[in-house]
Parts: sequence; structure tokens; C-alpha cells
Amino acid sequence: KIEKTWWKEAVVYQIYPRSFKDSNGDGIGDLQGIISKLDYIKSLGIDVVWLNPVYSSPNDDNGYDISDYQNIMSEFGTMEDFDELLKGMHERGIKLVMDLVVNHSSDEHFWFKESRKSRENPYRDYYHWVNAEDGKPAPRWSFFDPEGDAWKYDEATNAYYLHYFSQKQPDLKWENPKLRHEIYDMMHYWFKKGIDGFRMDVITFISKDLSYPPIPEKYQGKMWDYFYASGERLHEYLHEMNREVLSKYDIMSVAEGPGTSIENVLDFVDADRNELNMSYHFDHAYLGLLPRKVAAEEGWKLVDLKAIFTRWDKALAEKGWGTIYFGNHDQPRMVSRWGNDSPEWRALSSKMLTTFLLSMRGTPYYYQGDEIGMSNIKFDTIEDYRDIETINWYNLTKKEGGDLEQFLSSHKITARDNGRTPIQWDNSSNGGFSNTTPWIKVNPNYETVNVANQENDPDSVLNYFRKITKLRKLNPVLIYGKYTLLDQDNPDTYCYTRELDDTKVVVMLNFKPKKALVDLGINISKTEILISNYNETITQKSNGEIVLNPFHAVILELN
Ligand code: TEU
Ligand code: CA
Repeated sequence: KIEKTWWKEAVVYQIYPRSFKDSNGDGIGDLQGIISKLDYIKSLGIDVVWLNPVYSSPNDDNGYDISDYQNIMSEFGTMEDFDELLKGMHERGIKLVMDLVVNHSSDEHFWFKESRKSRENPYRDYYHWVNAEDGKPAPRWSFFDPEGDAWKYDEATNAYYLHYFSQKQPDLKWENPKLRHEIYDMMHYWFKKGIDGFRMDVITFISKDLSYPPIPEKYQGKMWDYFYASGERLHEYLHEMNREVLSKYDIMSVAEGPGTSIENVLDFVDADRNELNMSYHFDHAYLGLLPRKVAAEEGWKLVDLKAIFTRWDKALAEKGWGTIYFGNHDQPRMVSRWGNDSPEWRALSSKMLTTFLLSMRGTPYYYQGDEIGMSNIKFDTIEDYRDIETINWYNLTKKEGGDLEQFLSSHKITARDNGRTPIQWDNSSNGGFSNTTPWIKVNPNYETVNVANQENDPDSVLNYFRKITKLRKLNPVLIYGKYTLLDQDNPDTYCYTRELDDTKVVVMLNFKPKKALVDLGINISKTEILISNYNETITQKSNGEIVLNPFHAVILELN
């Protein structure tokens, strides 16, 4: 029933260019830096690179505020560099997926500069404006502007414009067909250059109710995502985008889907709807956190994590296709959030988490640096932060006389900058990322956690990742196999089977730094170890219980 395609079989590796590799000594990662590492990227055994935005941008939100969709950000290089990068990837059999950021543009985009000039300007209707004399619209939540709301007063035309994110990220008005067709033309431009798909930034937010009603009671205080993602013309636009653009190329599309749920996900990814291929949700990302990650609560429980992934697998078991991720540029490092980043357990729990990501059903999205077990930098002062989200929320907390100590300590767990520190290539200064002071501090553990000292260590996190990407490719059961959760109430372990035709494997993961016992009704002597993060056989007690070591990860094939 599930149709086989390349993007279902792919492992996606996300590159955040600003922090990947600096080639010209300005402390900022760039395209030539990525080009210099293409053989390393190839060595990982991944199939697709998702590249965060590299378009012209004032970098108010590190490239998610685009001022020219068809030019390369000067800090990252030139269009010639881009063409060289794309060619270098394709020569190595690696596909390139770009970031499509069209819920909003930069306020420095030509369109917005025109739009704000006058109420009669031909570009006026490319954005959401409400004239002041009609009264300020009901407040909307702004992710990055907690002081105000998402409506910003603009003197020039005595009107308010809408920005769900920063004040420099005005929302585009998809209700205007002229705007939609400008976007489609831009997408064609990139597809004609040969890119292989788009990751679509907050694409769920693009449809708005132009009466701009107050946020309904049922959404108050919850994740605003669900309200912003409830626009009634959303699927009309996605279907049109598919008809006008996506359907014309052999490409993949993945929605970054705040506000998607197991109830509505098939509306986006059921192939029969001719909209998008995949989407990613946030149900686990906020597990144990207050809304918008502004503070960490009591933490999370493994049984809840297991329930979330099992629910999502069920929702996509017959139709559509899912994504599996822990890390990205908006998340803290996975080993700090879900594993244990102490020197004793960092490598082992990184391999355990990697085993999960590469043995689930759905395309894995794997974040740069997780393949060597990079961990949260845990900044002590606000001056070290670069992320507009953290800085603006800190300033609000300060203005309101809030607890700044608590703010900083919770952000050591949750802040996005934890995942944005430079890749640690070797133990030279700045971790080999740059020969000058980087735009953001390098994690001081670069002297021990780096690519160079893992390259030739057969037991390193890096070589474990290389092993398991290969294993996944050789075992379609890990890609297309039916997923069944086992032992669901076990608070310490996550065990499941994958079955395809007459092949059956069992995955056993211990999420804790202590031994665990699991009774899965499996006779170890009738199995073969496909991969394990311990170089030893599995112990099974006479009563059938299997002993898992701390942070043990093992995939067994049942004979
Ligand atoms: O993130 C969208 C999103 O859901 C954000 O609210 C994100 O979850 C939050 O900032 C995490 O604390 C996308 C991009 O991935 C993000 O980097 C951009 O900042 C944002 O859209 C605006 O473009
Ligand atoms: Ca640079």
C-alpha cells in the first residue's frame, strides 16, 4: 500500500550554514566552507541535505527574514558559490533541499519597502495592513516580539502591519493571488537550477482570516500554532502550489508544521491530496516545557515520548509519510535534551538516540553535529546569546522584573543557540571552524568532542552514525517495516519491532544511565545483532528477561 519513493528511503542531514564551516575568516560559516567538507558529508552515508536559508537577509532571525529570494546572502558567498555547491552535491549523489520561507519576508525586501510607502502602492496588498482609523486589530501572539503583539504600527501610512515573528518579518498576504504567483515563479527559478525540494518554513500559517478576529477562547494560552495553522484557505493554497509548481518536478516537499496534529496531518501529506510529501510536528519538542520553550518545567517522561511517536506512526501507517527528528536549529542538542551529556554518558547516549532516529518509520532528519555527539553550550550570560527569540524574551522578563536567574538556567536546556554553536572539526582554536572569533562561541568541549579525533576511532559516535546509515539502506525493514511498540509502560526503555514481509527486527533502547530489564518474549539465542553500541553479546536471564546496559541500543534480527 505504501508507495516506495526516494525521499521515503533517504536520510536527510540538516546543514545550518552559519555554523558549519567558515572558509574566509570572517567568523561566519559560508558556502565555500560547506564545499570544502563535501567529502566528509558524503562519508556520512546520507542522501539529502536540507540547507537552512542562504538567501539575501539582514539576519534579524539568521536568514529567516529574506530580502531577496533569488540572491545569496553576502556573508555566505555568491550565486556562483551556490552553483558550485549544488554541482558538488549532485556529483556525489547527494540531493539538495532548500528552505522556503514564505509565510513572511524581511521588512527590507523590495516588496515591503514598496508596500509601506503608500496605501495605493501596487505592492500594498502583498502584506497584511489594517488602517489605524479602523482601530487596532485584536492582539495576536508574536513569537519574537513578546512586548507588543503581532500588529506593529507604521507611521508612514498610519496603519498596522502583521508579523507573527519579529517586527522585521512582516507576514505575506497569501490571499493576494499576485503574491502567490510571485512565490511560485521564485520556486520555479530554484527548481530550474536543479534543487531537489523545499522544507517549508511555518507553511501552516500562511492562510489568514482577513477580518483578523480575536484569538478564540479555546486557543488562548495554548500553543498559538494551532490557531495560526487553522486558516481556512491553507489547503487551497498548498494544492495550488502543488499544481502550479511541485507536481512538475521530481522533488520532495516537507512542511515545517507547527499546528499540525494527528487529526489533520493527512490533510497535508496524503498523496491523494496532491499537496505535500511530508511534514514535521512539535508534539515531542515541547514535552515537559512551558509553551514556546520560555522555561523548562519538571522535565519529560519516556512513556510520554513513546506515546507521541507511536500515535504519529499510527496516523501515518496507511497513507502519507512521516518525519523523525530530535535536533534542528530551533532545538537544543538532542544528547542534552533526551540523552545525557555528561562526559561519562555523552557518546553512548548519542549513539542510542541515533539508533532511534535511524530505526523508526519515517524519513530521519538528522542535525549537523549530532553525528559527533555535540552538546548544549549552556551559556551563563545573555551577552553570549545571539538568538532574537532568547534576547527578546530575556528583555521582557527583565522589564517585568521576572526571575532572570531562572530564565538563564532554563535556557541552558532549551535555547535554540545551544544547537547553533559552530561544528567542532578538530582541537585547534575555535574547533577548526574558523581562524577568527566565530559569530557565536564554540562549545569549550571541542578539544575532546570533534570530528578529527572520531574519524578513525571505530567506536566513535561518528563511525556509529556511518554504520547505521549504511544499515538502514541495506535493510528496507527499517524504512518501510510495520512499527509495533513493545513493553509500553516501561519507564526506562523504548522497545519496538519493525516487520516487512518475512523480516522482523526488534529495537531495544535504554534511555537511562542504569541497567534495565525487559521481557519481550524473545529468545535471544534465535536472533542476530545487526548493530549495538556495546561490543558484547546480550544477556538473557533464565526467566527470559533481557538485561540492557546503561544507554544500551541494539537492533536484533529475529530468525
Ligand atoms: O520556526 C517556526 C516555529 O515554530 C518557531 O516558533 C520555533 O518553533 C520557535 O522559534 C522555537 O523556539 C521556523 C524556523 O525554523 C525558525 O528558525 C524561524 O525563527 C521561524 O520559523 C520564523 O521564520
Ligand atoms: Ca565566512
